[in-house]
Formats: sequence, structure tokens, C-alpha cells
Amino acid sequence: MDRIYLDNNATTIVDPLVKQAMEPYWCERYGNPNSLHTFGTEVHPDLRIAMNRLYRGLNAQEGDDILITSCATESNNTVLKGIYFDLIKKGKKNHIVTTTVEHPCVANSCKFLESQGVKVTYLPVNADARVEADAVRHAITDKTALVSVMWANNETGVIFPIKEIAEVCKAKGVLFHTDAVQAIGKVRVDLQDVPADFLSLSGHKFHGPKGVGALFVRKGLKLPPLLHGGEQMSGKRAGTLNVAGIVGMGLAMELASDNLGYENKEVRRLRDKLEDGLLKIKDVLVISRRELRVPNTVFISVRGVEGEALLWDLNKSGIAASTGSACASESLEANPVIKAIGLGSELSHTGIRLSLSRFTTEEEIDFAIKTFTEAAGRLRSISSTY
Ligand code: 7TS
Repeated sequence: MDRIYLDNNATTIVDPLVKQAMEPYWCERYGNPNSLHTFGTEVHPDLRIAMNRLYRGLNAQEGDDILITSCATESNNTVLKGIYFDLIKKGKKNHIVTTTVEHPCVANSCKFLESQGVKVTYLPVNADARVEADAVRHAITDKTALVSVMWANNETGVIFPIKEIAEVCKAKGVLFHTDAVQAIGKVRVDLQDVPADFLSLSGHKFHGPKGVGALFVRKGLKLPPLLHGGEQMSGKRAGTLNVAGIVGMGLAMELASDNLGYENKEVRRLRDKLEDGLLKIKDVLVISRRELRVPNTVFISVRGVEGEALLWDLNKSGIAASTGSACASESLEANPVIKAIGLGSELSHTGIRLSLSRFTTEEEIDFAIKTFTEAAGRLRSISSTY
């Protein structure tokens, strides 16, 4: 068997249809959309189609803004730093509420803002690795400028009660941002149903290209730009538009919506099969309940086996997994999300994340169960802690 990719929460394969749709923009339709000549203007209809696809995918309405960014990291930074410059620095508010399990681009932005004097409340997760809406309600004060809670966690796959949290914020008159990177294509993201003010996403997490993301901004709201420069995006985000990326991300969004039923049924079936297979190994622990997670993710801890050792062993057999966010893979610290969930320090080094996509096959899952089971046995036989 060829290599097996079970790290779809880190990035995904570009859908061949997306790749094909992007092809004309490298050497034929390569104009800068801000140029006045035909090379520039001929891509305008293509951009409009792509933007419409993004609006439809999120169920955004006329008047809402969808800013194109380079990635979710930029989208998240735009919100957090925008709120800082717009509300906090002007002395109106000085408090942000977030969680202990956000992606580093939110967590480290918050840390930076703390260094600027902002107060940040990091809400812990409960035994199901979730943050409850009530915890958000209690954390909000009259100084709170923003609540930022991810839609689904990248490590555990746990879905947060985003609708309830958004409604709490709305009732309290506090702005609400959600990092929906791991939700797009996995659960329904409907911004008419969920009254979030800001939402971030990244094209490469749902079979689109890398280097392009988006930030939804609810009608009537404004954020100061993170990138100042030209008048692109009406001055809200400067920099030449990534035309191929936008076209690709637009189509990827449409395909993600079209495939949501499949993702929920077939991807979930394969993930459950994988999980059931791995649960037959003795002394393993899967984080949180299946019904609380996105359909493609399982985070499993194998007692006595370092996650990293298991990752390398699996990699040798051609299986790509992860011990957590690739963005934190250079740090030797225990996985902060796993630490936050409250597993003991011994277990916090043992976790491994497997994440599927609609391109994952049954054959791959069968092979992964067998290979994982053998690798866990092999590593346990030389483990000093088991
Ligand atoms: N937010 C979440 C929830 C993410 O999972 C990631 C990437 C990002 C933001 C950043 O996205 P980017 O496109 O700006 O880099 N998460 C992971 C991961 O879990 N493993 O590798 C990258």
C-alpha cells in the first residue's frame, strides 16, 4: 500500500477539481485584479463566483463582509489585534475571554495582548474536553471587548456549543469571534443560525489550496486592517489578491458543503471503525465522546507509549499521524491541549491524533488499525513505564 494520510487536521489534499479550476490563473489569466486593463478585469467575474460560493457556504448575507486573508492565522490576528486597536487601546474595554485549548495563533495573540496590558480569561475545558456556554456567561464583565472560542478543536475534534456561546455574547452585548478552521466541511456552519460576529477559516483545511483564508465580519461591524497598504478589499486588507487561491477556496467551499452528508456518514463510519479497532488495544483512552466530535477525528492515548515514538513508528510504515498541532511540533512541552484537558503528565505525552478526510478509504483504515496495533505492542514491549 502507498502512503496513508491520516493528518487531515494539519492540512488536506487539494481536491483534483479545485486544482483544475485553479490552473488557468498561473500562466493565462494571471492579471492583477486591481489593474485597469483586460488582464486585470477579465478575472473579476471569476472572483465574484468564488466569493458567492464563500457567502453561500457560510450562509452569509448581503452586507456581511468576507475578507480574503492569507490563512486563518492572519484572520485570527486581524480580529484580536483589531479589537485591541479599536476598543481596548481607546480605553473603552480591557478584557478578552477565550479558552485554554485555542490554536497557538489565538493563544499567542492573546499572550501578546496581555503583554500590552489586556486582561485575558482562559476558560478551561470540562471532562468532555468542552467549554460550556455558562462558563462564558460567567466570565463576561462590563469590560469584556471580545469572546473568542473555536468552533471545533483541532486536536480532539470536540465541537463547542458555538450557537449557545454566540447567543450568550449577543445577549450580553459582547462581540463574538469563532475560529471555524476545523468546522468547515465537517459540520454545518450557518451564520444565520449562529449569531457570530467574526469567523475565521483556512482554505487548505477543506481540500482547497494553502496560503488563502477568510475572515467573516458581520454586517455593520468594522475592524481596523492588520495589513495597511493598497486599496484592495476596500482598504480592509491590503495586498494583491491571490486570485488562484480565491478561486480554489471558493470551489473547495462549495464542494465541502456538497460533501457534508458524505463526510457525516461515510467519514464518520470509517473514523468509528478506526476508533473501535484501536479501542481493542489494552489500556488506551480516546479523548471525549464520539457524538461530541467532528466526524473525522480521534485522539487516542496509549498508556506507556510516547506519542512521538508511535508517530515515528507509524511513519516508517507509511502512515501519517500527529501528536497534535503541526504548528507546535517543534516544542518538547507536553501537548498543551491535552494538558488542559487534565490528563496526568504521564498521559499528556502519549496522545496521538488521527484525522480522516473524504479521500480516506476503507482499505487504508483496515491497514491503519493493524499497523497501529502492532506498533503499540512493539513500543510497549520496550517501554519502561508499562
Ligand atoms: N486554527 C485552528 C483551529 C487550526 O487547527 C489551525 C491549523 C489554524 C487555526 C491555523 O491555520 P493556518 O492555515 O493559518 O496555519 N491547525 C493545525 C493543526 O492542527 N495541525 O497543523 C496545523
